[in-house]
Amino acid sequence: MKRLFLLLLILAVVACKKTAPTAPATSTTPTTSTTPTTPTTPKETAIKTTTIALQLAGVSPENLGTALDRSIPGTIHYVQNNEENLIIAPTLFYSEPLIPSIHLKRKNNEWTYIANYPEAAMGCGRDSKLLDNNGTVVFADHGIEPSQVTWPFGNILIAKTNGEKLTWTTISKERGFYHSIATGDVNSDGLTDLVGLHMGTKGTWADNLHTYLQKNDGKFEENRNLISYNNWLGAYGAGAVLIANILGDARPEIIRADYRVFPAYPSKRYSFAIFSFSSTTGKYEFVKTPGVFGFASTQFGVTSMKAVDLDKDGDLDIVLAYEGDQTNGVEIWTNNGNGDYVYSNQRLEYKFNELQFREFEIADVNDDGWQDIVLNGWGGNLFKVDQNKGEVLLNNLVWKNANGTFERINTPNRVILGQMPTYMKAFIVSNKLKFIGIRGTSDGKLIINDISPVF
Ligand SMILES: [Ca+2]
Ligand SMILES: [Ca+2]
Ligand SMILES: [Ca+2]
Ligand SMILES: [Ca+2]
Repeated sequence: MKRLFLLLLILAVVACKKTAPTAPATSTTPTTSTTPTTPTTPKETAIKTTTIALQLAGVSPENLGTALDRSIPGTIHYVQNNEENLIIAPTLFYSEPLIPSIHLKRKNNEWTYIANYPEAAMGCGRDSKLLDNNGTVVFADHGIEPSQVTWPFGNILIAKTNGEKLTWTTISKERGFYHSIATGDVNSDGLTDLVGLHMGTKGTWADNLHTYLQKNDGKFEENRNLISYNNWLGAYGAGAVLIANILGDARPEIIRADYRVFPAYPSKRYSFAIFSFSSTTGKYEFVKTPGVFGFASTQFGVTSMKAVDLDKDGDLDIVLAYEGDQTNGVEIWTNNGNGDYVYSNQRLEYKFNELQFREFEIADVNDDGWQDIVLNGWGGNLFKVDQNKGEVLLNNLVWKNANGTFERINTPNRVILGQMPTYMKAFIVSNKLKFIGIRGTSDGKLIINDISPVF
């Protein structure tokens, strides 16, 4: 976990300056400027670049620029009420001040600053998921990673969109190193629940998986009993959690993925483990793991995972992103129909200097009916090919599904953005792939690239 951000530090060469927090944050109205749509190849690709000058009380422009550059896991796009929204959770990552989260909307095809939220200043928004289609978003914050003092850890937060306003709630009662969050109805009452995964906790809840059940009033209540560890012995690390109905019963399963913990706490390897609801015990019990294959043999562990039917045989396969000492990659694990997963030997792996990513999106980028894998790139010469021109190769961010077999796209899909985004993140908007590029500047500007690619 720490490795990603050591690398982010290398990526973001701007030095952090610690600034003393001042008065409670009240933002002034930012100014917005737009550049004309940049000519690109292929020319069907639509690009809109917007530069927004931000001012957040108590945050220096330099810190704001740095924190925007490091916001990649904490950025989410969603549609509510036919409006496109972005929430960005900036972070200095190694030091305070914590930076307020930023809310933007796309109005008349222009990304527009709406507000900032000091109550949602996260140490590191490491993961986020949509709770519904009505603008409710959950964030997992693992906190900053200062080098000299004990890590403070973070919380699980929810943002509700109400027109121009976000209402934030912190649902965790004790701080944890929340690295992953999953949504699903785990108690079959029709309300979407949460399972957060922590890699270390400050409180009394030592289990890696923290279940929060949604109540009728929309609030969330912790539940320490729904997941049983009777069949699952300790000393296993974890990096990601997923809720998906991969076994053929009425309830979704809870899947946790391997991440080796520090050498002082040796962790057994297992790839991923499936917990299924037992009507006998009334709890989720560990039922199976596909065993130690693929990343689990040699790499640190899983940074994100999704369940999707990639081979169109009617069952959900697993895609996971992993990180190691010198490489990162994605792997496909195939479902045999009974929730018995087999490592498929289909792996896309890059050295850090080639391509850096820890998350991905699933999208049918070429409308052929087969779900492709799109990487959320933030570095590497296969992605950022010319820093000066802001030239990126989108084809290298896609792993194409050719009738169930994955292959790289070798035909260049070149986009020139003028200024190189620090990272690009893939989202599905109206069933179409969109990339959002983010860059912060040392004078406190946010540069957003809104890219609708054609493959
Ligand atoms: Ca529920
Ligand atoms: Ca099931
Ligand atoms: Ca399948
Ligand atoms: Ca496709």
